[in-house]
Formats: sequence, structure tokens, C-alpha cells
Amino acid sequence: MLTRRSVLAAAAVPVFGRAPSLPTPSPRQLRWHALETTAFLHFGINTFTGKEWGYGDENPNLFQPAHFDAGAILAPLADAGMRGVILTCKHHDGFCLWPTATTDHCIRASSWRGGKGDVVRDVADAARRRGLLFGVYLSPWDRNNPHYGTPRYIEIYRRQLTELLTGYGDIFEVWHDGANGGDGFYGGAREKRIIDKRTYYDWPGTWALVRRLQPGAVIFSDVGPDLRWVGNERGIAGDPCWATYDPVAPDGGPAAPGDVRAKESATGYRHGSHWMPAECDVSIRPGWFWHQDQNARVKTPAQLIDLYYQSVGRGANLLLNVPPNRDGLLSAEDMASLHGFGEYRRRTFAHPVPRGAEFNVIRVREDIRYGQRIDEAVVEVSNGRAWEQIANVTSIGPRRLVRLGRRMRAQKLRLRVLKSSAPPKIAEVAAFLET
Ligand code: FUL
Repeated sequence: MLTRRSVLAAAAVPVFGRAPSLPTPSPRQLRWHALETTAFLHFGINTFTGKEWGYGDENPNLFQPAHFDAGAILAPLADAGMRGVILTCKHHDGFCLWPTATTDHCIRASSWRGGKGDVVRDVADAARRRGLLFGVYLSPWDRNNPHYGTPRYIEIYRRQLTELLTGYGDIFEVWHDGANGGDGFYGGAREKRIIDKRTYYDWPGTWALVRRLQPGAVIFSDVGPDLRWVGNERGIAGDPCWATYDPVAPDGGPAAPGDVRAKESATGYRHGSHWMPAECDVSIRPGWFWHQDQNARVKTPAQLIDLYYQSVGRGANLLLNVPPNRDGLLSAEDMASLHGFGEYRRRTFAHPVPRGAEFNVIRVREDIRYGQRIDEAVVEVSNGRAWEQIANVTSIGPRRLVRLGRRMRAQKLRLRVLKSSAPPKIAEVAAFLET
């Protein structure tokens, strides 16, 4: 095996005068890093109206996924290597996919399954059966709720979160998006409500609730506290992509969800003060929700593979949205792409290549329990005495994948660290063959 353990990995390490103190991941962040790829399910009233952002005045009875089967949705996702799934329990339209006590704008008001359906329950249970972790998306913006914009809505939002975080077992991730405020139904008012993104939600209070109810869950938003938005919805991390970061608003002041310098979210800061790695959310289709007329525009396996290298390969995680259709299942086009992506991952990454065999992909990892220590390094190979440089990298962190663009053979492979901010702790240097 051409891996670090058997072959090498040595490094020219700068000498340090004092012990470094770099940000390090929490146990909940470490669990998340190991997942690499997770699935997003955008499913709800929009699936039936054809919209991306529902106004909040939809008739709940439109929700009629006649063949809904959470197990059938999750099987192709798990086969494609997804290790967790996050469901849009409530999108901006305010329609709740579980029988919440907080509003009638929910699944109970649909005749589907006689008003007894609970999509959150079905997905959470099916995830556990498949060995996937389960996470929740709860839109802070609610275009249906009459109280949106007042303090009372914050109480309602927290009650909804409490229902989700206490009634559905272990939650690995809580997702708060940044789209906040604007036109809506708001109980019939049909008006525009603008909120102060920095103060209205009292995010620290909501995050404290999540910590209390689900201490193992990572919290995602534009500003963390555990995971940061990567700054685009194309699924592409910056290069470099540092796990450390300090969110800043466009005006240089304190950032808030929906009010952050997105460009810098992509790269993070080399010497940022928080461990706040990037999550790359992207849809397999042009839209987040399923639309019939987008069936021919599902990303191909090759496009998903490229995204994998541009996200996971740069040390971020990929959150891939695959929206269920009106039947309550994944469409054939999406399943075909997932299958191709999964086959590629198995074929390429199941085993590192043996010594002397051909390879064209390199994977290096730092032991991030000690922080992100390496600033810059080169990958070198040797078939005799001389070492030849085949790649250079900056940020590594949890992982860096390098596609070499040509096949090579080598007896030895090493990572030579050119610059680091503390003595490097290398977890892996391995070679793979993509075909
Ligand atoms: C955004 C939302 O506005 C989109 O509809 C989608 O849910 C995306 C993942 O997050 O903030």
C-alpha cells in the first residue's frame, strides 16, 4: 500500500520557540468532519406548487405525496456515500412537515394519510435504519405566521425547534439559512416585513437551546457557530479553504445570518480565531425543490465528482440536495446520477493503490484534533534516489485531494511541509487511481 504508514511522510519542520495555540475542533465538529458528504432533502408544499419560495398562503391539502417512502428515498443516497440527511422540516412558506402544536399550517391539515402523516418521523426513522445521521432545517423566515416580525414569533420558532430536537432522537446538525424577511402572507396581512438581521432572532439564545437539547448537534449558519456557509450555492469551496474563520458583515461590523462577507466565507482565514469549517450546499438540480421541467437538467455523475473534489477535496463537506418528487420518491434521473457518483467513489477510494502501481489522485490529511497546522506543502515521489515534486498544496486540514491529471507509478511517496504554524501532525498520505 502506498500510504503514509508503510512508505513515509517526512517533513522539514520549522523550529518553534513556544507551544502554539491553534483553534481545534470540538467533538461534535469532529463527528461532522468524518461524514464528508451528506444529503439535503428539500421537500414540502413547494414540491406541489412548483415554486422555490412559497408565499405562505398555500392550501395544506396540496401536500399529497401518494407513494412517499422514506426508506426508498434514503437507499440511493446511502449507496452514493451520504452519511447523514437533513430535511427541510419547514421552509420559508411555514408549512411544517410534522404535526406541530405551534400552527395549523402543517401536515395535519392535509388529508394525506388521513391527517396522521409525519414526514419528519418517517425520514428520521428510515435514516436510523440505514445508518445515516439525521438533521433538521427549520427556516427562520416564516411567510405564513401572523406573528412573524414580533417577539412572539421567536417563541414559536423556538417551540418548533424544541419539538424537533426532543421528539426525533439524535440530531447531528441544525441548519439555519440566511434568507430572512420580506413579502409574505403573514396570516392574511399580505405585506412586507423587514426584520433586523442582527437583533431580531437573538441567535445566541436559540443556539443555547440547541446546545441544551442536542449537545452533539453541529449548528450551521452563515456565521456558525459550528459550521459556516461556504458563501455560494454552487457547492464549491475556496482554494485555499481554511477551517478557521471569523465572520464579518459586509460593512465590517458584526455578521449575522444573511449579512456576511460571502467571498471570505469560501476561503476562511488562515489565522481565524474559531474552528468553523465550511459546508458546501448545492442542489443536484437547478432548483432546491423538485420541478418536472428540470428532470433533464439533473447534474451528471461527472459533475458531482467534480463538485466532490472542489468541496470535500478542499477540506469542506458537501451537502448535496436531492429533492423528492410529487410521488414522494426520488426521480429516476437523480437516482441514476447518484448511482454513478457512488460507483465512482467505491471504485476510486475503496483502497489506496499498492506500491509501484499506477495512481492519479493523492489524498493527504492532517490529524485535525491538533488543529490545522500546515500552511504549505509539496507532494513528492521517488523511484530511486531523487525525489520529484508532483503537486503543491496550501490548506489541508481534514483532507486535501489532488487530481494529478496523469497516471504515475512510484515506490515512495511523501509530503514535504514547507511552512507550518505548529509542528505538523499528518494523518495520511495515500494514492488512488480514478478511472
Ligand atoms: C436558502 C433558501 O432561500 C433556499 O430556498 C434553500 O433552502 C437554500 C438551501 O437556502 O437560504
